[in-house]
Amino acid sequence: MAAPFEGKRALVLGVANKRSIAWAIAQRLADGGARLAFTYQGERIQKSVADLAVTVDTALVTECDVRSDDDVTRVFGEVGDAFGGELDILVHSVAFAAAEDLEGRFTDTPRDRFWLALDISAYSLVACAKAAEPLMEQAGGGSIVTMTYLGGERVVPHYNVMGVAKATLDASMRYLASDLGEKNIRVNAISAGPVRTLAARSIAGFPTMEAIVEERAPLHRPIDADDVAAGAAYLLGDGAKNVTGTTLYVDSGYHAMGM
Ligand code: NAD
Ligand code: 0WE
Repeated sequence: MAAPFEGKRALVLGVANKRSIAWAIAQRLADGGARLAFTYQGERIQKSVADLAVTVDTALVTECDVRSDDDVTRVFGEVGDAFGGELDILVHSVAFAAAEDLEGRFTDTPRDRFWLALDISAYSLVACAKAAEPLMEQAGGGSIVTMTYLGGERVVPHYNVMGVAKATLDASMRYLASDLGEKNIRVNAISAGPVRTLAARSIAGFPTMEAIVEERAPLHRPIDADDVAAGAAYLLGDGAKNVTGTTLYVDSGYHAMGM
Protein backbone atom coordinates (compact mmCIF):
# COMPACT_ATOMS: atom_id res chain seq x y z
CA MET A 1 0.00 0.00 0.00
CA ALA A 2 1.07 3.59 -0.64
CA ALA A 3 1.24 5.74 2.48
CA PRO A 4 -1.93 5.51 4.56
CA PHE A 5 -0.42 7.50 7.45
CA GLU A 6 1.39 10.19 5.41
CA GLY A 7 1.37 13.45 7.36
CA LYS A 8 -0.09 11.77 10.46
CA ARG A 9 1.48 12.37 13.86
CA ALA A 10 1.35 9.52 16.38
CA LEU A 11 2.22 9.10 20.05
CA VAL A 12 3.03 5.54 21.14
CA LEU A 13 3.07 4.53 24.82
CA GLY A 14 4.31 1.10 25.86
CA VAL A 15 7.40 0.21 23.84
CA ALA A 16 9.80 -1.69 26.08
CA ASN A 17 11.78 -3.62 23.47
CA LYS A 18 11.59 -4.95 19.93
CA ARG A 19 9.06 -7.60 20.94
CA SER A 20 6.55 -5.10 22.35
CA ILE A 21 3.18 -4.97 20.63
CA ALA A 22 3.56 -1.17 20.70
CA TRP A 23 6.74 -1.45 18.61
CA ALA A 24 5.03 -3.59 15.97
CA ILE A 25 2.28 -0.95 15.74
CA ALA A 26 4.82 1.89 15.61
CA GLN A 27 6.64 0.22 12.72
CA ARG A 28 3.40 -0.15 10.75
CA LEU A 29 2.58 3.51 11.32
CA ALA A 30 6.11 4.53 10.31
CA ASP A 31 5.98 2.36 7.19
CA GLY A 32 2.74 4.12 6.31
CA GLY A 33 4.43 7.53 6.52
CA ALA A 34 3.62 8.66 10.08
CA ARG A 35 5.90 10.74 12.30
CA LEU A 36 6.24 9.24 15.73
CA ALA A 37 6.71 10.16 19.36
CA PHE A 38 7.50 7.53 22.00
CA THR A 39 7.31 7.35 25.74
CA TYR A 40 9.10 4.85 27.91
CA GLN A 41 8.88 4.01 31.58
CA GLY A 42 12.05 4.26 33.62
CA GLU A 43 15.71 4.73 32.77
CA ARG A 44 16.20 0.99 32.49
CA ILE A 45 14.51 0.84 29.10
CA GLN A 46 15.41 4.33 27.87
CA LYS A 47 18.27 3.08 25.69
CA SER A 48 16.29 0.21 24.23
CA VAL A 49 13.45 2.54 23.19
CA ALA A 50 15.82 5.24 21.92
CA ASP A 51 17.69 2.65 19.80
CA LEU A 52 14.41 1.52 18.20
CA ALA A 53 13.09 5.07 17.76
CA VAL A 54 16.09 6.16 15.63
CA THR A 55 15.20 3.51 13.04
CA VAL A 56 11.93 5.33 12.19
CA ASP A 57 10.85 8.99 11.69
CA THR A 58 10.82 10.02 15.35
CA ALA A 59 10.15 13.52 16.65
CA LEU A 60 10.31 12.80 20.39
CA VAL A 61 11.35 10.16 22.92
CA THR A 62 10.45 11.01 26.48
CA GLU A 63 9.84 9.37 29.83
CA CYS A 64 6.31 8.78 31.08
CA ASP A 65 5.22 6.91 34.16
CA VAL A 66 1.46 6.84 33.59
CA ARG A 67 0.86 6.85 37.37
CA SER A 68 2.05 10.46 37.42
CA ASP A 69 -0.32 13.28 36.40
CA ASP A 70 2.76 15.53 36.14
CA ASP A 71 4.42 13.14 33.67
CA VAL A 72 1.28 12.89 31.54
CA THR A 73 0.84 16.69 31.47
CA ARG A 74 4.51 17.26 30.59
CA VAL A 75 4.53 14.57 27.90
CA PHE A 76 1.49 15.95 26.05
CA GLY A 77 3.05 19.43 26.29
CA GLU A 78 6.20 18.06 24.64
CA VAL A 79 4.12 16.24 22.04
CA GLY A 80 2.30 19.50 21.22
CA ASP A 81 5.65 21.27 20.81
CA ALA A 82 7.05 18.48 18.62
CA PHE A 83 3.96 18.23 16.40
CA GLY A 84 2.90 21.89 16.04
CA GLY A 85 0.08 21.63 18.57
CA GLU A 86 -1.62 18.70 16.81
CA LEU A 87 -1.86 14.93 17.25
CA ASP A 88 -3.67 12.40 15.05
CA ILE A 89 -2.98 9.02 16.65
CA LEU A 90 -2.52 7.69 20.18
CA VAL A 91 -1.44 4.12 20.86
CA HIS A 92 -1.93 3.00 24.47
CA SER A 93 -0.15 -0.30 25.08
CA VAL A 94 0.53 -0.23 28.80
CA ALA A 95 -0.36 -2.67 31.57
CA PHE A 96 1.04 -3.74 34.90
CA ALA A 97 0.09 -5.83 37.89
CA ALA A 98 2.43 -7.06 40.61
CA ALA A 99 3.86 -10.43 39.59
CA GLU A 100 2.56 -12.08 42.75
CA ASP A 101 -1.00 -11.12 41.75
CA LEU A 102 -0.75 -12.99 38.44
CA GLU A 103 -0.61 -16.32 40.24
CA GLY A 104 -2.63 -17.94 43.00
CA ARG A 105 -6.09 -16.71 44.00
CA PHE A 106 -7.68 -13.40 42.90
CA THR A 107 -9.29 -13.42 46.33
CA ASP A 108 -5.89 -12.65 47.85
CA THR A 109 -5.33 -9.38 45.96
CA PRO A 110 -4.64 -6.64 48.52
CA ARG A 111 -6.22 -3.19 48.21
CA ASP A 112 -3.05 -1.31 47.27
CA ARG A 113 -2.05 -3.69 44.49
CA PHE A 114 -5.63 -3.82 43.16
CA TRP A 115 -5.54 -0.05 42.67
CA LEU A 116 -2.00 -0.17 41.29
CA ALA A 117 -3.11 -2.52 38.50
CA LEU A 118 -6.18 -0.40 37.68
CA ASP A 119 -4.22 2.85 37.86
CA ILE A 120 -1.53 1.78 35.38
CA SER A 121 -3.63 -0.49 33.17
CA ALA A 122 -6.97 1.36 32.97
CA TYR A 123 -7.00 4.90 34.38
CA SER A 124 -3.93 5.71 32.26
CA LEU A 125 -6.11 5.53 29.14
CA VAL A 126 -8.51 8.08 30.60
CA ALA A 127 -5.67 10.43 31.59
CA CYS A 128 -4.01 10.16 28.18
CA ALA A 129 -7.24 10.57 26.22
CA LYS A 130 -8.06 13.72 28.16
CA ALA A 131 -4.59 15.13 27.56
CA ALA A 132 -4.73 14.18 23.87
CA GLU A 133 -8.17 15.76 23.33
CA PRO A 134 -7.09 19.37 22.65
CA LEU A 135 -4.26 18.25 20.33
CA MET A 136 -6.57 15.95 18.39
CA GLU A 137 -9.30 18.58 18.25
CA GLN A 138 -6.75 20.97 16.76
CA ALA A 139 -5.98 18.30 14.14
CA GLY A 140 -9.67 18.02 13.25
CA GLY A 141 -10.01 14.63 14.95
CA GLY A 142 -7.98 11.62 15.96
CA SER A 143 -7.87 7.92 16.66
CA ILE A 144 -6.95 6.16 19.89
CA VAL A 145 -6.26 2.44 20.24
CA THR A 146 -5.69 0.49 23.45
CA MET A 147 -4.70 -3.14 24.01
CA THR A 148 -7.01 -5.45 25.90
CA TYR A 149 -7.43 -9.17 26.59
CA LEU A 150 -10.28 -11.68 26.86
CA GLY A 151 -9.43 -12.11 30.56
CA GLY A 152 -11.36 -8.86 31.15
CA GLU A 153 -14.59 -10.49 29.96
CA ARG A 154 -14.22 -14.07 31.13
CA VAL A 155 -12.08 -15.81 33.71
CA VAL A 156 -8.66 -16.79 32.45
CA PRO A 157 -6.86 -18.66 35.24
CA HIS A 158 -4.21 -16.50 36.96
CA TYR A 159 -4.99 -13.35 34.97
CA ASN A 160 -6.76 -12.27 38.16
CA VAL A 161 -6.53 -8.55 38.93
CA MET A 162 -5.37 -7.85 35.37
CA GLY A 163 -8.77 -9.17 34.25
CA VAL A 164 -10.51 -6.66 36.48
CA ALA A 165 -8.22 -3.94 35.12
CA LYS A 166 -9.01 -4.94 31.51
CA ALA A 167 -12.76 -4.91 32.24
CA THR A 168 -12.28 -1.35 33.51
CA LEU A 169 -10.18 -0.49 30.48
CA ASP A 170 -12.83 -1.86 28.10
CA ALA A 171 -15.62 0.16 29.72
CA SER A 172 -13.39 3.25 29.82
CA MET A 173 -12.73 2.84 26.09
CA ARG A 174 -16.49 2.92 25.41
CA TYR A 175 -17.21 5.93 27.63
CA LEU A 176 -14.29 7.81 26.11
CA ALA A 177 -15.59 6.98 22.63
CA SER A 178 -18.94 8.46 23.66
CA ASP A 179 -17.45 11.68 25.04
CA LEU A 180 -14.88 12.25 22.30
CA GLY A 181 -17.01 11.35 19.30
CA GLU A 182 -18.27 14.91 18.92
CA LYS A 183 -14.65 16.00 18.42
CA ASN A 184 -14.20 13.34 15.71
CA ILE A 185 -11.93 11.40 18.04
CA ARG A 186 -12.39 7.61 17.85
CA VAL A 187 -11.48 5.22 20.66
CA ASN A 188 -11.20 1.46 20.10
CA ALA A 189 -9.48 -1.61 21.52
CA ILE A 190 -7.68 -4.62 20.14
CA SER A 191 -8.19 -7.83 22.08
CA ALA A 192 -5.08 -9.87 21.31
CA GLY A 193 -4.53 -13.54 21.90
CA PRO A 194 -1.35 -14.49 23.76
CA VAL A 195 1.76 -12.89 22.18
CA ARG A 196 5.24 -13.72 23.43
CA THR A 197 6.39 -10.30 24.67
CA LEU A 198 8.38 -9.19 27.71
CA ALA A 199 5.16 -8.87 29.72
CA ALA A 200 4.10 -12.37 28.68
CA ARG A 201 7.32 -14.36 28.84
CA SER A 202 7.73 -13.94 32.58
CA ILE A 203 4.32 -15.54 33.16
CA ALA A 204 4.44 -19.12 34.37
CA GLY A 205 2.37 -21.37 32.13
CA PHE A 206 2.46 -18.99 29.14
CA PRO A 207 3.60 -21.77 26.75
CA THR A 208 0.66 -23.88 27.96
CA MET A 209 -1.69 -20.99 27.19
CA GLU A 210 -0.30 -20.63 23.69
CA ALA A 211 -0.75 -24.36 23.16
CA ILE A 212 -4.40 -24.21 24.30
CA VAL A 213 -5.14 -21.36 21.88
CA GLU A 214 -3.48 -23.22 19.03
CA GLU A 215 -5.46 -26.33 19.83
CA ARG A 216 -8.90 -24.72 20.29
CA ALA A 217 -8.96 -21.54 18.22
CA PRO A 218 -10.75 -21.82 14.86
CA LEU A 219 -7.56 -20.94 12.99
CA HIS A 220 -5.26 -23.13 15.16
CA ARG A 221 -2.48 -20.60 14.71
CA PRO A 222 -0.41 -18.56 17.17
CA ILE A 223 -0.73 -14.77 17.10
CA ASP A 224 2.27 -12.50 16.74
CA ALA A 225 2.74 -8.80 17.40
CA ASP A 226 2.56 -8.08 13.68
CA ASP A 227 -0.94 -9.56 13.41
CA VAL A 228 -2.01 -7.27 16.25
CA ALA A 229 -0.34 -4.31 14.55
CA ALA A 230 -2.30 -4.96 11.35
CA GLY A 231 -5.55 -4.73 13.33
CA ALA A 232 -4.37 -1.57 15.06
CA ALA A 233 -3.44 -0.02 11.70
CA TYR A 234 -6.99 -0.65 10.50
CA LEU A 235 -8.56 0.98 13.56
CA LEU A 236 -6.10 3.90 13.46
CA GLY A 237 -6.55 4.54 9.75
CA ASP A 238 -9.18 6.37 7.72
CA GLY A 239 -10.70 3.04 6.64
CA ALA A 240 -12.21 2.88 10.14
CA LYS A 241 -13.46 6.48 10.12
CA ASN A 242 -16.93 5.37 11.28
CA VAL A 243 -15.71 2.78 13.79
CA THR A 244 -15.55 3.74 17.47
CA GLY A 245 -16.24 2.22 20.88
CA THR A 246 -15.52 -1.30 19.68
CA THR A 247 -13.13 -4.18 20.22
CA LEU A 248 -11.38 -6.01 17.41
CA TYR A 249 -10.28 -9.54 18.30
CA VAL A 250 -6.94 -10.63 16.90
CA ASP A 251 -6.85 -14.05 18.50
CA SER A 252 -7.24 -16.66 15.74
CA GLY A 253 -10.94 -16.68 16.65
CA TYR A 254 -10.43 -18.07 20.14
CA HIS A 255 -13.02 -15.71 21.71
CA ALA A 256 -15.79 -17.20 19.56
CA MET A 257 -15.52 -20.63 21.17
CA GLY A 258 -17.55 -21.83 24.15
CA MET A 259 -15.37 -24.86 24.62
P1 NAD B 1 5.40 -5.12 26.97
O1 NAD B 1 6.04 -5.49 28.26
O2 NAD B 1 6.28 -5.01 25.80
O3 NAD B 1 4.57 -3.77 27.13
C1 NAD B 1 4.01 -3.35 28.35
C2 NAD B 1 4.44 -1.91 28.53
O4 NAD B 1 3.82 -1.31 29.68
C3 NAD B 1 5.96 -1.78 28.72
O5 NAD B 1 6.49 -0.94 27.73
C4 NAD B 1 6.07 -1.12 30.09
O6 NAD B 1 7.17 -0.23 30.18
C5 NAD B 1 4.75 -0.38 30.16
N1 NAD B 1 4.42 0.06 31.51
C6 NAD B 1 4.25 -0.70 32.62
N2 NAD B 1 4.04 0.10 33.70
C7 NAD B 1 4.06 1.39 33.24
C8 NAD B 1 3.93 2.67 33.86
N3 NAD B 1 3.72 2.80 35.19
N4 NAD B 1 4.01 3.78 33.08
C9 NAD B 1 4.23 3.66 31.75
N5 NAD B 1 4.38 2.49 31.11
C10 NAD B 1 4.31 1.37 31.86
O7 NAD B 1 4.25 -6.21 26.71
P2 NAD B 1 3.06 -6.27 25.64
O8 NAD B 1 2.62 -7.68 25.65
O9 NAD B 1 3.48 -5.63 24.38
O10 NAD B 1 1.90 -5.43 26.34
C11 NAD B 1 1.29 -4.31 25.74
C12 NAD B 1 -0.20 -4.31 25.99
O11 NAD B 1 -0.78 -5.42 25.30
C13 NAD B 1 -0.64 -4.43 27.43
O12 NAD B 1 -1.76 -3.60 27.66
C14 NAD B 1 -1.06 -5.87 27.54
O13 NAD B 1 -1.99 -6.07 28.57
C15 NAD B 1 -1.68 -6.06 26.18
N6 NAD B 1 -1.88 -7.45 25.75
C16 NAD B 1 -0.82 -8.30 25.69
C17 NAD B 1 -1.02 -9.61 25.28
C18 NAD B 1 0.12 -10.60 25.23
O14 NAD B 1 -0.14 -11.79 25.20
N7 NAD B 1 1.36 -10.15 25.18
C19 NAD B 1 -2.31 -10.03 24.92
C20 NAD B 1 -3.37 -9.12 24.98
C21 NAD B 1 -3.13 -7.82 25.40
O1 0WE C 1 -1.92 -8.37 29.68
C1 0WE C 1 -1.14 -9.31 29.71
C2 0WE C 1 0.06 -9.30 30.63
C3 0WE C 1 0.24 -7.98 31.34
C4 0WE C 1 1.21 -8.02 32.48
C5 0WE C 1 2.32 -8.83 32.53
C6 0WE C 1 3.18 -8.77 33.63
C7 0WE C 1 4.37 -9.68 33.78
C8 0WE C 1 5.42 -9.08 34.67
C9 0WE C 1 0.96 -7.18 33.55
N1 0WE C 1 1.76 -7.12 34.63
C10 0WE C 1 2.86 -7.89 34.68
N2 0WE C 1 3.65 -7.80 35.79
C11 0WE C 1 4.87 -8.39 35.87
O2 0WE C 1 5.55 -8.32 36.92
N3 0WE C 1 -1.40 -10.40 28.90
C12 0WE C 1 -2.64 -10.43 28.17
C13 0WE C 1 -0.51 -11.58 28.79
C14 0WE C 1 -0.98 -12.57 29.81
O3 0WE C 1 -0.62 -12.43 31.09
C15 0WE C 1 -1.22 -13.47 31.81
C16 0WE C 1 -1.97 -14.23 30.93
C17 0WE C 1 -1.82 -13.66 29.64
C18 0WE C 1 -2.44 -14.11 28.36
C19 0WE C 1 -1.16 -13.77 33.17
C20 0WE C 1 -1.85 -14.89 33.63
C21 0WE C 1 -2.60 -15.64 32.77
C22 0WE C 1 -2.67 -15.34 31.41
